Amino acid sequence: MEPRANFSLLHKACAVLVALCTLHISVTLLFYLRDTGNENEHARPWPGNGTLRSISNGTSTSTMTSTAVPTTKALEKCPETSPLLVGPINVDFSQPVNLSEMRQDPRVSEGGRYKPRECVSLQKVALIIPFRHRDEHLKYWLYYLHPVLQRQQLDYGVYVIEQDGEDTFNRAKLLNVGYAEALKEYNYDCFVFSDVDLIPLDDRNTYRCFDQPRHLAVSMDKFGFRLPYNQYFGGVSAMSKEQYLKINGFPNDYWGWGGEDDDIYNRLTFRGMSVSRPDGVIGRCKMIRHSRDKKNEPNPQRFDRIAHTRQTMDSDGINSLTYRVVRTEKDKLFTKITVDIGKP
Ligand code: UDH
Ligand code: NGS
Repeated sequence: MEPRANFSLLHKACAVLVALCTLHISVTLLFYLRDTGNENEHARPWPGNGTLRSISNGTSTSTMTSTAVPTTKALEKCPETSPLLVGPINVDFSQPVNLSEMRQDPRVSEGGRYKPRECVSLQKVALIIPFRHRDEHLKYWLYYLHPVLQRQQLDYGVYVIEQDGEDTFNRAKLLNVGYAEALKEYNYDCFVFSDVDLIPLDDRNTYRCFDQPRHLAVSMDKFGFRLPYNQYFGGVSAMSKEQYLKINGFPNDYWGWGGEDDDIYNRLTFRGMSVSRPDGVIGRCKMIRHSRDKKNEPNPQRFDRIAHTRQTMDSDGINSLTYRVVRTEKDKLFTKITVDIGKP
């Protein structure tokens, strides 16, 4: 054979070898890349299983994707009766309380918002406190109530509704404002209306809503741990959104002390509802003793007003509420909304 023909054959053989090598490298690379992709695939959680509910207490319901093992379960509903309850509570107003430890609690988020990490609460509860010049009482309320509400496994927020200015106090109108403002923030389905100076003595008195409007302050120390009268609906009460709307909320026209709670009682009976209550032991509570507030003298018109609830309730209530928010402050343990509600 000629040397030129030999060279041509060698050249062809080399070209085939290079082509084979390139093919080999390409195939190896292809398999390598596909395997890397599959590793990511395996790390992805199973659909609907590895998605954790966000534990943040904000209004958003954001979710985060877990890279954990696919056995992560979605949170279950909390039980009807919380296993964390302890029963009777020691309440002492003779010493000042310190809230600093409570303020460090990472489970409570700005504005006094909390939800359990261990389960999904059965109700979203807004706690509404009518307020003016009662800072000392508010400290006790926060100190005793936050742990109770947490043990009750509630998804809750605390709203202190402060009346701006020094005109005559109007408790029921402030409660209406609390209802409206809390709903702007979160989809609450239950509203607990609590005086700032009332502390439960037993955590089995759950601050949530029931089939009928609930009266919670049924056994107060100042009344010898009894109801002062059967129709009494003052101090602390709870209503679902539905129950509250059924009675057109609360009256806006009770300026000064007394009668507004009786008007609310009238409203709920006129709408065919009854009052639900805990028993007299579980319902025990303690009031912080104080003198009468300025600008909250007994309202001389209260007897006349409660005699006309049936006529006034459809036009005076949440459907006629007007007010102006002056200021909103987010404390770690509560949201304070200062409002101008006008005057008599
Ligand atoms: N409230 C304030 N500031 C006021 C008035 C009332 O924050 O100036 C709020 C507070 O949440 C209070 C609730 O409204 O718990 C009800 O107030 P209230 O004055 O109707 O009821 P309370 O039972 O006092 O606290 C009644 C008069 C007590 C006189 C006692 C005389 N020894
Ligand atoms: C009634 C009042 C209620 C009040 C209740 C208890 O007489 O608003 O006493 O008051 N009704 C009228 O005045 C019409 S307390 O002893 O807690 O100050 O809630």
